[in-house]
Amino acid sequence: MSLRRCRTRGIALVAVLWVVSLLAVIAASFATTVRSETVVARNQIQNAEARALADAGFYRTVMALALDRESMSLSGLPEAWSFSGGKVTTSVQAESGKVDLNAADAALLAGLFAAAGAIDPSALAAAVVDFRDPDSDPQPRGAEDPDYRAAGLTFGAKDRPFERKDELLQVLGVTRAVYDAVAPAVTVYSRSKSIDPEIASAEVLEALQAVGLVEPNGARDSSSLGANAVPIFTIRAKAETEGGAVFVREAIVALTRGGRQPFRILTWEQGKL
Ligand SMILES: [Ca+2]
Repeated sequence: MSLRRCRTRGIALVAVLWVVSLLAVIAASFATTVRSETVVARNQIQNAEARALADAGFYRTVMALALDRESMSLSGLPEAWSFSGGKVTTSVQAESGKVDLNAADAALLAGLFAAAGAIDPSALAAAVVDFRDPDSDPQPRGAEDPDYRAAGLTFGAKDRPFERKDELLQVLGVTRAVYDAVAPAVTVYSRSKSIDPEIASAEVLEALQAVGLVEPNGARDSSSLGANAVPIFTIRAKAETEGGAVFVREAIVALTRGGRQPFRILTWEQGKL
């Protein structure tokens, strides 16, 4: 064999080895991609199962409410049950057991902020009243547009009613920590100054005690309180699948007076874990 022919074969062998190596790298990369996509698809399926399970929990609860709410806890007590191999925990909170951001007076709001551990509850309560009232005259220690500007904010008091409870975060002085503390105890749906203490949370009861509407021993002034007839509820359903995926459905519903649709969904959100 000539030297030239040997060299040519050697070059061909090296080229083949390079091509084989390249193909091996491409195959390995393709296998990794497929594995990653499989994991992503499996996670998506698990998450979809958890979401469907939580929604099943919601619909089961709202139908139970529509059929017989007298026998249910309406103060947020959790109820655990199993369905389709997963675990679901549901709870119901009646909006009539919460403080209405539009209807509550400054004293009740201050009691609520105090119960939540806020540093200056009276100023926060006055700022809430200024935020929702249509005028631009500040309450004592309240906050209207000039106060927001002085604080470096680009927005001012809304001067209209709260439409969502998380608008409370826009009120001057309300921090995320304060909001998170009072959020479970406030609503924009009861539209009533009165609160049903039978289904109120501990924070709301503390606020009611602070303003003298409920005695520390639980006795209450029935002339100023009373069961609110507005049948609006927050339903929370937390679902966990066998594979460990978790989803929380949080919705506010209004029960209707029968008919073809026994309830109306007012908000429909993914809740915090
Ligand atoms: Ca105002």
